[in-house]
Amino acid sequence: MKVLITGMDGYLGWTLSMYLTERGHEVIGIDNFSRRKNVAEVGSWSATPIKPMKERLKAFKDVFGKEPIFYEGDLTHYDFTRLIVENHKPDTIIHLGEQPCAPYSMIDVYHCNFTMMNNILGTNNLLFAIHHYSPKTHLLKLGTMGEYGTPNIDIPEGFFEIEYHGRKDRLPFPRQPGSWYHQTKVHDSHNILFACKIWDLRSTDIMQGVVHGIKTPQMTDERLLTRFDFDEMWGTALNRFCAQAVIGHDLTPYGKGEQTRGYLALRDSMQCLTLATENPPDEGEYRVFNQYDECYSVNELAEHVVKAANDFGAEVKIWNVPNPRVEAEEHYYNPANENLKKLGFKPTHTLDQELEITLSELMKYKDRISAKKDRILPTVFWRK
Ligand code: NAD
Ligand code: USQ
Repeated sequence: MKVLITGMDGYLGWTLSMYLTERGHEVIGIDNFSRRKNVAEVGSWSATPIKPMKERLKAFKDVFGKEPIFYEGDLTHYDFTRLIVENHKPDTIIHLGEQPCAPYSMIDVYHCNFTMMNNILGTNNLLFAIHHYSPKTHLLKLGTMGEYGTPNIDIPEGFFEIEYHGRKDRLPFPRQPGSWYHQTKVHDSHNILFACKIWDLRSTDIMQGVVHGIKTPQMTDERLLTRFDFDEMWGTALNRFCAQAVIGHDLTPYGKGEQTRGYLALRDSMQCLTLATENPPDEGEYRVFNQYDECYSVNELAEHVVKAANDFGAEVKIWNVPNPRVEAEEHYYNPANENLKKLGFKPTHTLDQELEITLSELMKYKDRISAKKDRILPTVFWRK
């Protein structure tokens, strides 16, 4: 299949470009390198020393015998987005090219507005470009489990049957996101659903949980490593705990630490996105997949990391720091994740096996983490 990956320079996008190429797909990529700039803006960097795109593509060719076609550009510029969709008419667009960070979106009005504009306009431009120039293209869009929030009832995959005042309907499940970033994903979901309805587009809206891990089997050369962030803003929970363990920093579950989310390994995210790509929806179909492996509270994650670090001979403590976010610290959480399993999704590693791989790989970059250890504790507060 011909697959366009937006956000190909990112954590998931770079990894996916190799995974899909190895499976025989033709990959085209887009990125505007905003992630690199935005991480630098807050004084941080990736623990893994990621190469400029030119060197990445050279390494790609050395290892895989060919490299993706790559375009530097901004999805919020309609003419750029349109031209690529029109010229390539991909079978699938895997849309990862958004600002993905909740704390960054909460800094102030400018960062909130940037996130709103970037994410919502980029997705809208893709919808219009697909409609006018490549209407058979499957839009596989990365949303987030955080769109649902933490309701006190089970979470279905996108839709639920409801009876109200004696009448029944199948409706989108209520969304209660917890940051301006998560809000943008909800707006995207509404726009995609609407576009599928009026223009008969086909789309899979992926509600993905938090991704963790540093390496996939395709990264056989250091030049092929993907980014790995660990600072208060850009690092996600489990990746942060691993980086903290490597430098002997206390692990930082926020508040009571019973916040529970769905998590999955980077390699499993690749497997899921590929399954959704290779099993597209029908014309006019808007479907939702909840994409995660297991649910854990942040306290449980920290305990797993303490155990894995002990196996490496490292003593690590847990420090429940005051929560910078506004979120339930104890709650019910039971989301469904059957759709991807029905297509064959099976995780290949346990959490503890994945942690062992992450910690041993991360040890190599201990100095880079230490150099930015002042960027670990939270400074962005939701109520500020
Ligand atoms: P990332 O920031 O590493 O990758 C996104 C890439 O998109 C970056 O390289 C960035 O430069 C690029 N980009 C952003 N805006 C762009 C624009 N307007 N034009 C062109 N390129 C643009 O993020 P990631 O962790 O790889 O996440 C990928 C997607 O998956 C995001 O949409 C994110 O919201 C979603 N997601 C991520 C996770 C996770 O835990 N990493 C979990 C759930 C959902
Ligand atoms: N958390 C801690 N300690 C930390 C960091 C985070 O307790 O040091 C807690 C947070 O308060 C939150 C949970 O861990 O309750 C998850 O936080 P996170 O930073 O790992 O994830 P989040 O901000 O939700 O965002 C990440 C990705 C985003 C994706 C989302 C999936 O950055 O792109 O959409 O995970 S989900 O969480 O399912 O919405």
